Amino acid sequence: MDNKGILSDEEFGLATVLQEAGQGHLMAQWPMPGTDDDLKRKFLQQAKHLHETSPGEGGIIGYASRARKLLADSAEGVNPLDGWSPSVPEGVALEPGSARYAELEEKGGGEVGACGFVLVAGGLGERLGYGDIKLKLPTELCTETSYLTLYCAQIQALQTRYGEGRLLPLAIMVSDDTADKTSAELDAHQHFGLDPKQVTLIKQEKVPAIQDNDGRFVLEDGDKYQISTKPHGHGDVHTLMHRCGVARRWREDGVRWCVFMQDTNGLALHSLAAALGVSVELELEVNSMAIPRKAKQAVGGIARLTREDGSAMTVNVEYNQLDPLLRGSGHKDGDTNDPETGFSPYPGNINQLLFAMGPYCEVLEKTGGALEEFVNPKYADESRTTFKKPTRLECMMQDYPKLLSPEAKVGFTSMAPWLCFSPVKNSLGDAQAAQAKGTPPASASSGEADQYHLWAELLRKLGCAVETGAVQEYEGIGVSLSPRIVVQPGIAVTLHELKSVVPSPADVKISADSTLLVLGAGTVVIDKLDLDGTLILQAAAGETLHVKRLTVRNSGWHCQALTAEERDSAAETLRMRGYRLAKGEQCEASGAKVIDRSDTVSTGAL
Ligand code: GDU
Repeated sequence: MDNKGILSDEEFGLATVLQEAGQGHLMAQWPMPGTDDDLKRKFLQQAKHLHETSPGEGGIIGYASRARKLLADSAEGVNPLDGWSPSVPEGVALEPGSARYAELEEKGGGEVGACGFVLVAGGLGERLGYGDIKLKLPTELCTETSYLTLYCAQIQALQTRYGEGRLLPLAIMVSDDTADKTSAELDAHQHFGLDPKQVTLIKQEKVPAIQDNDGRFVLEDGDKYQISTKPHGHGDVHTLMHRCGVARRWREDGVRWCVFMQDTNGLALHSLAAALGVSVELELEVNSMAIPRKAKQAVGGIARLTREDGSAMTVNVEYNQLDPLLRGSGHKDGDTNDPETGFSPYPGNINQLLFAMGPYCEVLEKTGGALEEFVNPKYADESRTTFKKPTRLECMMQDYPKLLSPEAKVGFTSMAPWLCFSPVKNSLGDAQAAQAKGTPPASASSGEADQYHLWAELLRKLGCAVETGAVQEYEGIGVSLSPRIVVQPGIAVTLHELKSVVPSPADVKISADSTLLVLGAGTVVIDKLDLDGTLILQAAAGETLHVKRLTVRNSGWHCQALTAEERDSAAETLRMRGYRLAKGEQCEASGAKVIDRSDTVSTGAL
């Protein structure tokens, strides 16, 4: 190499590693020594970083060689699941409100205090097209609580109720795209009430982008000394939990369950206790929370896969692989709904995973946590030789069961989506398209509607009379945004906890157009309520606000479609919804007090 004379031994070694990885083309056009020497060194430093942080074995040499193999298979149309036959695995379906649900929630409640939470939040959310990190999105407009605030408040509330003095740890996986903004947000809000030492950020590194079937890396547009990189997928979380020593530390600190969750699912933790009850009862090493899945919905299907040689595993089959797998194994219609149930027979993976900590640590020690990778190039034409844009290897956290022995106990807990799953993933256009094909829109508006719906439905399950609001269209997406009910985590997270807020549910009546906010971290008890309007009840930690009798009538709050002008000027979080919340009349009560009113109240503080 002409430039050898200007490189240190280490730098020359790195250039050799690149050659060995089949990446000599990146340096082929380098000018003679004396020109751009510092830039060449910077390039080699990046290569060093990529080599050292590359997931899996062999650094970038291993990465490039795995890429060539996977790209060759992909070009030939080899289905990675060829030879496997899917069937519907056994699992437990939960019905909130049933005696069985209460039993499991009680059983799992004892384990909530031994959970550690892992939030994967390294994704940019390209489908959503939001300008900031998704964790900062408001879950709903009544309180404008962000996803990060909500998760931290839920963890804190669960810790207070079940932790017996322990801090429940939270690890957040971030990437270069999200790291700075996530830590700035935590700092700006004093970790949302969590102790900074219970929160760990683990950062996933990107991997080289690949331009062709020879696994050749790509240079950044306009910078011939910078290798273009892309995210490697949420599966990196297991390597990081191992490499950063988080899993080991948690286990030593007495954590018995590791709870994985995604960046924008505000419903993630309400059914945690019940699902943990299933893990305990069935002694599950891996328990995937699942929902009845609509065919073609962008969630993977959990399947029992078996092969003729007798091998078998229960694992997620990602949504883009389920249809070809089914067609290739004799189900000629592919990914379709069962006409009897209206759902795909395969439970939908919501990537809310509960792992038993002991076995998880053992598997990480043995395997390092590196998961099987896949490649998903978008080919320019039928010849499958050129790509529309560079690709990369990826991995998914729910593929973890592939690391386990066939005897490992892997199962799922299925429940209605209103209780556990409503992510915000799609831009308005994509959400309209999703809804048009009969799958949930996963938009900012449906995420908000489902936050309210959860509490309305839980109150109904307990026996309260909560009317159902009409579906309205905003930007072509049909959602029901009323009644708007928010109960903050400090008041209740689980169905069992909500029970003590409404001890006489038959005496609680909420009209379709109402807004009820139950805020704070104290005790709120509502014996008898007739609400048609907006009511805000707030009790701080240590306070008890007791509503013995209350009838409220006011014009309340309303969602209003954005006008054409507002659409141009409104905040991005409103534009992505298509409406704003007009806060009109309201009635409020806060602090330690008893409210017993025989008259009808309208507005103001009680
Ligand atoms: N993520 C990372 N790093 C990455 C990519 C993603 O941390 O490199 C995080 C995201 O921030 C997010 C989570 O991983 O919190 C999931 O990412 P996506 O929302 O892009 O995931 P998909 O919608 O493609 O699919 C995943 C699962 C599906 C199904 C679905 C449900 O792969 O099977 O469970 O989530 O939301």
